Amino acid sequence: MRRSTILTIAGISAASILLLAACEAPRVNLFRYSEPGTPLALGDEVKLDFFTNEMSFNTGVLLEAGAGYAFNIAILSAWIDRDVDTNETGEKLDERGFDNSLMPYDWVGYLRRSRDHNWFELMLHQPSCARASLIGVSDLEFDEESGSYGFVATCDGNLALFVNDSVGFYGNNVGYANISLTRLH
Ligand SMILES: [Ca+2]
Repeated sequence: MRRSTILTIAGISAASILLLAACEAPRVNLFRYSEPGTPLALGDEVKLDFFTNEMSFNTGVLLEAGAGYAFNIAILSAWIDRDVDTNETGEKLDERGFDNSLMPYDWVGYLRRSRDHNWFELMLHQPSCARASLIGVSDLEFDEESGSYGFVATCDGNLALFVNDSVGFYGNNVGYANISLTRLH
């Protein structure tokens, strides 16, 4: 390939990357791994990139005790737990996860971090009051009209997310979602 052709291709690639970056929706940048996080003002919205292989994703958002929040989730690449990519009714895996009946043995269910929730169910908690704040999306109110889940913060502290899985088995998780979190009141 001639040098000028290579340079042209490189130029087009660089331009495409710049164009893609310019088209990206604006996002609020948060210091995800520092404490404490950034609080949300009334009506504020943040967009979060969530990967199912993260054992405890610190959103960097500081929730305030008693305040109400809502979030929408858009699954942008298929969620798969090792080889499970559909739930017990044959639907593609989503934030509601899948029933333990899909596991080869019943006792395997005892190995998930929350036995009260589905495998791969999206879980929310605040590490500063971890036990009291732990909830799964199946515990939340779902507003059909807006397609959003609502919850009230248990304490002052950052919001962390994870899918319900066994500790040490996050490496075989696949999937990504975009989560928009808003403060309601
Ligand atoms: Ca897994």
